[in-house]
Amino acid sequence: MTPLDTASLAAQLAALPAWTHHPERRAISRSFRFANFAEAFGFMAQMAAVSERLDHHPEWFNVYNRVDVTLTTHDAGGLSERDITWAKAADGAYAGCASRGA
Ligand code: H2B
Repeated sequence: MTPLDTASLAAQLAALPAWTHHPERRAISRSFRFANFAEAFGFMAQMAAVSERLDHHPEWFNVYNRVDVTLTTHDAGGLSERDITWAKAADGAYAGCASRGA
């Protein structure tokens, strides 16, 4: 597992405007808000299945209708293609949520 080089990472992050890059942590993060806990947990269930399929797992934190996600690739010691794939899948799942919160 190899981390993305600076140029590829910049190009990939341009397609993920809702995510924040934390260079010092070699990670990206995004906070998702939903209408309620059921919607938030539905998103988590969906992304849990994606995580198993990709063999790539998030660091995440949930309180009621909020899910804070941090992605990094421990095996690569930085951000890899898998983080980008996961982030895009999460953006897609979130866009498909019936009732997103404010
Ligand atoms: N998820 C994340 N986010 N980073 C990893 O380095 C990682 C993972 N490694 N999921 C995988 C599982 C590894 O532990 C297994 C053995 O493939």
